[in-house]
Amino acid sequence: MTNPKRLRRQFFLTCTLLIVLIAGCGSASQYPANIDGSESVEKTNAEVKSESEKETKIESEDEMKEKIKAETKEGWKLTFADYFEGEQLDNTKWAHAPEWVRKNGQWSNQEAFLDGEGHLIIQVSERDGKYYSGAIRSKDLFEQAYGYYEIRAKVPKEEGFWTAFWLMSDSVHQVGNDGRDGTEVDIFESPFAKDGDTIQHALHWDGYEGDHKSAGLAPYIKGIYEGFHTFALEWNEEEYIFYVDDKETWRTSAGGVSQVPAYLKITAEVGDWAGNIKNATLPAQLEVDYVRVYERETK
Ligand SMILES: [Ca+2]
Ligand SMILES: [Ca+2]
Repeated sequence: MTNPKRLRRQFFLTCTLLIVLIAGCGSASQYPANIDGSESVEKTNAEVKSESEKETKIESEDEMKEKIKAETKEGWKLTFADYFEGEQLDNTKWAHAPEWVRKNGQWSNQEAFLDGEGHLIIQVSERDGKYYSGAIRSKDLFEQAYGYYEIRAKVPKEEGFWTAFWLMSDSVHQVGNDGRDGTEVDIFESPFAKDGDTIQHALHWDGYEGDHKSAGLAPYIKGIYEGFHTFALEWNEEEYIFYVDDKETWRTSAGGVSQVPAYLKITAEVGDWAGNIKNATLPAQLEVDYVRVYERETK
């Protein structure tokens, strides 16, 4: 005889077992990863993470290789490089120029900054009817005589101000001995942006007063105000050789060639020489991708 109580208990147990099994199956089919899967998901995440780390590493290695490749210049040794990465200007390489009144404007620290995307920004702004522009220099931080100096930058095509990458030393002010005791070398400046696709190379020596002497050349380069371009100078004992996008644009020994170390300057200045600032769309920006300096390898 079958005990009805036992039967009910068996029925109850069977149902419970079935429910558990069904629930278990449901659970297993709904979340197959919960048993092996959760491990596998974690593993996948870890793999994804590690792959992405690998990719990032490979990318940065490639970038680094590119940089090193670019930095490797046959016959030359890199002595200075700034790619303007990060958020803050590297104060081991640059300082803001003093906030001097300059012609029709004033240098202002807040107009020279990094954009966080790998560029130095040298800006020109109008505030309360006054004009402010950015200026940085490597005075007392990096100075060199002779070598190869290169900047990659996007130059604004506006009126009433000019941007420049130049070399300077205090002895530029010394009258006599021509430029041999110090010459301002303007690797590029952009006072003629309003007139078309010309930029200027220039030298200044024997101060800026009555004895001031200068030499310059303003090459026409189609599209120079569109996109990024390189501007470079080779300064050796015999002459200065200027380049735009690796093509020689000017070769001169005017002033007798400076023999003294100079520091780097990247600036914007407001002045009538470049036209009427009121016609400019402000703020305007010079975007600098990098600056590199080399010295000749000794044989
Ligand atoms: Ca002199
Ligand atoms: Ca850069």
